[in-house]
Amino acid sequence: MFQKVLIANRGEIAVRIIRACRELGIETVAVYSEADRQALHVRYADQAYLLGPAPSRDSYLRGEKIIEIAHKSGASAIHPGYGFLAERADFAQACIDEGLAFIGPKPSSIAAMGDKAVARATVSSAGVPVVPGTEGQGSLGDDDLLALAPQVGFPLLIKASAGGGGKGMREVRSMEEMPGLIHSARREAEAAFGDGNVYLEKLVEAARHIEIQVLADQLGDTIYLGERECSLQRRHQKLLEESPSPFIDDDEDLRSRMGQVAVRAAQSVGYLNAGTIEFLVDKDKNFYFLEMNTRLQVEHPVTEMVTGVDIVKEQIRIARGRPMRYTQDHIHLNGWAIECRINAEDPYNDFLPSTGQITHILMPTGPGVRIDTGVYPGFEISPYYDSLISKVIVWGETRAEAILRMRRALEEYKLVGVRTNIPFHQNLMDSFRFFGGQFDTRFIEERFSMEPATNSRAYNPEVAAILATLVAHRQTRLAANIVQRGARDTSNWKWLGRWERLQR
Ligand code: MV4
Repeated sequence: MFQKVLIANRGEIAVRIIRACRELGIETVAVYSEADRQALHVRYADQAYLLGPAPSRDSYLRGEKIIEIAHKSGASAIHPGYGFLAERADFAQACIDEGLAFIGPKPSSIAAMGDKAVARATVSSAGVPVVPGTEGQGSLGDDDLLALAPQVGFPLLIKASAGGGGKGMREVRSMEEMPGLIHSARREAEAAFGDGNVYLEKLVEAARHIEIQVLADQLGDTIYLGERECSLQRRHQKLLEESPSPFIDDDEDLRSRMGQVAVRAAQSVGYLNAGTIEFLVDKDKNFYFLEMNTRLQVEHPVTEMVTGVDIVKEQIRIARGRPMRYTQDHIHLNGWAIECRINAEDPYNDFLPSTGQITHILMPTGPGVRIDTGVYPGFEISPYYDSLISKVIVWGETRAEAILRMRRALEEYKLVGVRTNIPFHQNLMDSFRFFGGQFDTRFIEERFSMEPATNSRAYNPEVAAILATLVAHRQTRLAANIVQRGARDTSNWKWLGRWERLQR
C-alpha cells in the first residue's frame, strides 16, 4: 500500500498521474525545474520540490536527487510517466534498492526490451512474428553484416540495436550501398546512444504502425486493451492516434490474434504493469513485432476512451500488488476515439518549434471531448522540453462522428502567443485519404502537404491584422445579433423577452 506517490515528470502527463492519485486518495509529490516553478503539475500536487536548473540533465534526469526527495517527503512509490527516466532500467533498479516502488515494469524487462536486437531475439523464441532479418546472432561486425545482407534481401533496413525513434536507421536498396550506409548508421547510433551496434531487417513497404496496449499484474494475469493506429507521424513524431485502427476496425479475428501475440511478447520478458507492443502491419495484414515501449504512452487516452479502463489507476493498483479490475472478457471496444497532439510548432515553416508566452488560451470542452494539458493562460512555453501543449481527445459512436467532433473541437480551440500545429490537424480532418482511412507511415511526409494559407510572398502582417480585427468584429456582431434600423428583428434574446412577458 502507498499513501504518497512522487511523480518524476512534468507537463500534461504529471498532471494526468496526479489526477489518478487524487481519485484514489493518494497524496502526491511533484518535482520541478527552475523553468517549471509556475507549472500546473506543481500547483496540483500536495507538495513540490525543486530539482535544479531547466536543462533536463540538471533536473528531471537527476535520478539520485529524485530518490532523495522521495525519502524526504515520505513518498513510498515513484511514477516515472513517459520520457526522462521512464525507460532507464538502472533508475528502476535504484528505486527498488532504496525501498521505493517503481510504478512500471521490472528493470530486467526494461533492459531486455531496450536493446532492440535482444528484444527481437527474445520475442521471436516465444513464437512472436518478427520481420525477417538478423537476430540472435549477438553483435555483428561489418563483415558479418555484408555476408548476411543477401540472405535478408533488398530492400532492407539497417537499424540501431539501442534504437528507437528511427535514429541510426538506413534504407538500403543494393549491396553497393551497404558499406557506406553501415558506416553512417553506426556513427549516428554511436552519437545518439553511445552504442554503434546495428542489425538488419527486410524492409516492409506501405506498412502501418499499429500498437497494442497491454497490462500485466503481479498475480500472473496479462490482458490486452485493443489497438491504436499510430501511422500518422512526421519524422518519427506521432501527430494523431486513434482507436480502433480503421485498418483493423471490424476484423475481430486479426485484433484477437494481434492481442494474443502482444500478450505472449510481454510474457516472454516476465512483463509487469502497463506496456505497449508496436507492430508493423503490411497491406496483406501480416503483422510483425517492431519493439516494446516499457512505459505509459502519450496516446494512452484513446484506449481509455474506448475501453473505459483508467490505465494510470490500473498501473498503481498493479504496483500495489492488487489484481487488475478487469479480465480479458471485460474488455470491449466501444465507439471510436481520436487524439490530436497540439504542439507549439509552425506547420507552415517546417514544423519549427515555437516558444514564448501563451497570452490567451481557450480550449474546447463539451460532449465527448477530453483535454489533457499542463498549460494555462500566461504559461511560458520554453525551449527546454518537448513542444506538446495539449492533447485533444474526442470520442464518438463511430469514426465519422469522432472526426466531426474533432473538427468542432479544433475550431473552438483559440490560442494566442505561440504558433501551433492546429492548422495541420484541421487540414488532416479535411483530407479524403484520412477520412477513408487510407494512409500508411509515409502518408504525412510523402503525400500530405501544408499549402501556405496565401501567397506567402504577398503576406503582409498589417493586412492580416486588419482582416483579423474585421473577422473578430463580425463574430461579435453576429453573437449579439445587432438589428439594423428598419431590418426585421431576429434576436433570440428579444424573442425570449417577449415570450417571458406573455407568460406573466
Ligand atoms: C521498419 C519499417 C519498415 N520495415 N522496419 C521506424 C522507427 C522504428 N521504431 C521502426 N521504424 C520502421 N521500421 C521494417 N522492417 C518502417 C519503419 C518506419 C516507421 C515505423 C512506424 C511508424 C512510422 C515509421 C516511419 C518510417 C519508417
